Amino acid sequence: MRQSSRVGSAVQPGGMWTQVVLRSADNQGLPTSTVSHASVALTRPPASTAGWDAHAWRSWLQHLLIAVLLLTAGAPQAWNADRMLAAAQKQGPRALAGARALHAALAPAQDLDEDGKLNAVNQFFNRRILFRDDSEVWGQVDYWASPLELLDKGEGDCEDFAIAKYFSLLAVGIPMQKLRLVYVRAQLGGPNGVVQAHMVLAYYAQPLAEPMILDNLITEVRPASRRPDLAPVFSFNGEGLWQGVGAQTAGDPSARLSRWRDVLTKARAEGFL
Ligand SMILES: [Ca+2]
Repeated sequence: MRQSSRVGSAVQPGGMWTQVVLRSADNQGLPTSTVSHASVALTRPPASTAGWDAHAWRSWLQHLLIAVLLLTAGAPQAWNADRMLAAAQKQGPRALAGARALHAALAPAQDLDEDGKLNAVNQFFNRRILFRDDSEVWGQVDYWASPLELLDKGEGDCEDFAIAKYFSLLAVGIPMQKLRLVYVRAQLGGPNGVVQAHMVLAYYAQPLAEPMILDNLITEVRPASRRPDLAPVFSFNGEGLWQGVGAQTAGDPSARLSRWRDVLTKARAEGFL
C-alpha cells in the first residue's frame, strides 16, 4: 500500500478547501479503473460543538474511526432509471412519486452543462425536502438515508441532502472525482452564532479549483469563497477520503461503523450506481 499522497495544499484558488488525500482507492495497490467504490466508516461529531477550539476538533478527528474498504471490483455502472423506479415502487407510493419527480428533473438535466446540472439537482432537493433531524424522522441520532429513502420520507438532515445530491449528480454524468461530501464547521447565525457540525456537497471543476458548494441551508449554489460561514474539516466520495491541510491524520482501521458503505449499497440497489 502506498503512502497517502498530497494532491494539493492551502493555496489559491481552492484555499482551505483544497485538501490532502488520507485514503484513496489507488492507495490500495489496485488500478483505479478496477475499483468502483470505497467506503468510509466514521463517527459523527456531536450536534452542538459550540466552544470547540482547534484542539477539540483535532481530538475529535483523532477519535474518528475511518476505514476505506473496497466494496466491489469493476467500473461503476451508469444510472439506471428503470431500476430506480422499480425500487421506488417496492418502497411505496410516496417513494414512487418522489422517484418520478426526480426522474423528471434528471432526464432533461442530462443535456445541461455542469453548472446547469448542479443547479437543477440542488434546486430539486432543496425545494422538495424539508429539513428535519434524524431523531424525528428515523428515531435514530444519526441515519444516512439513501436517495429513495429521503424522497419517501420527504424530510431529512444535512447529510441526507448532500448524499442525495451526490448520487443524483453522478446519475446525470458528473464524474465522481469532481464531487465530495464535506464535513464542515458551520457558523450559524452570523459571527457570534453557534458553530455546528454540518455537511455539504462540494463540486470541483478542476482538482485545485475553488469548489462550488451545494447546501440545504441556502437555495443558491455558491463558490466556497462566498461561504465564509463554512470551514471544511474533511471530505470524501466513493474513491477516497481527504482531510484539511495541517490537520492530524485521522485513521483507525478498526472502524466499527460504516454508514457510507451502507448508503452506497442502498444507492446501488436503487439504480444510482
Ligand atoms: Ca440523516
